Amino acid sequence: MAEAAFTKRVFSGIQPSGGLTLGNYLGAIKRFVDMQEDDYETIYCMVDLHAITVWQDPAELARNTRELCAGFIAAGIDPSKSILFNQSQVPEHTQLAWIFNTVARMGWLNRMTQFKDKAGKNRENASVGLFAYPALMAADILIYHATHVPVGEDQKQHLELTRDIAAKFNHDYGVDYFPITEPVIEGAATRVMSLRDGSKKMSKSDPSDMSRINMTDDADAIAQKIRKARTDPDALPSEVDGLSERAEARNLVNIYAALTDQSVEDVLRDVGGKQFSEFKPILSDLAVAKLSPISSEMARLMQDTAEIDRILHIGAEQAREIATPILSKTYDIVGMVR
Ligand code: AQP
Repeated sequence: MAEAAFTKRVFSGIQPSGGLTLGNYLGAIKRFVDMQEDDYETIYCMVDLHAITVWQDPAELARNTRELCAGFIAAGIDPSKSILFNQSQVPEHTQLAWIFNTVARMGWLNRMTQFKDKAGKNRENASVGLFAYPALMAADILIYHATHVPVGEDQKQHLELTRDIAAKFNHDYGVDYFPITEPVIEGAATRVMSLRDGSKKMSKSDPSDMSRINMTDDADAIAQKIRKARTDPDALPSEVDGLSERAEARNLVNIYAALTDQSVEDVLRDVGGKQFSEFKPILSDLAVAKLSPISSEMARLMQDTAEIDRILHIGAEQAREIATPILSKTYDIVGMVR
């Protein structure tokens, strides 16, 4: 397919399934801001329809959606430069998702590790929505003909599926209609790990609050969580190879590198040889300095939820201007009489 036929357009989303974590910030939002300032059209979404694939208290969901919007803006997403909205206000996502449910194969979805992780041992009791989640995600992206999707490492498999769905649709209907989207998984913090267990991803829904840094944590909470973060007894190495068998140490160094926009090599040149007792306070001062302006701006924005709702509504209208003709042409391709 001729790449040049598609506008350079970025789409990405975050679930309002809890408070934002440092993982969401470094793996996603911070990079959304970079792409907004680059040569792309940018569309960012609070994916509330994805969030309800596991139970969400309705009042909490509404609050988390608005708080997530505040987080996007506080971190640097500018609604006059990027389209910012919540998914359920643009029904074209679910309309295209239904078509993609008929394109995606059961075998493809059966391989999705996120479903296996989230459904756990009780698969029979997981929602159908949780299983079909990746087809909706493909629709979120392809309803805008997005060419680039910045995400954390954990979403790589879903993006491969998005490419498979686009390719199969194009092949089955004999068209070159949907772009084969490029995942953008870059930087030192594509997978921020739990502070309690270096083998687990830092996650909004981890039962232990000590496992994550929330964007709304105050300076004391951040300092306490980093102080208590699990580490090993050795000093930091001076070379990247020295981190290969040290998941917790690597995680803290990656966080430092991402917060300072440096490579891990450069960070180790400065901090190699330091003990954790010395490195952890440096990291917590840095995290507080970077995160507290964002959390105080989030708190300020949350005082005017009517303004947040207005921003989301305008964003949804802008999103529909792109999505409506793409869905309409899709229906024509599929043979829907209207
Ligand atoms: N730990 C992480 N490190 C780097 N990136 C991460 N992302 C999430 N966790 C990390 C990225 O953030 C974006 C939004 O993720 P999401 O909210 O759609 O869902 P998720 O990946 O399932 O995130 P959580 O925090 O783990 O949520 P819950 O607990 O509800 O499942 C994505 O780009 C993701 O890669």
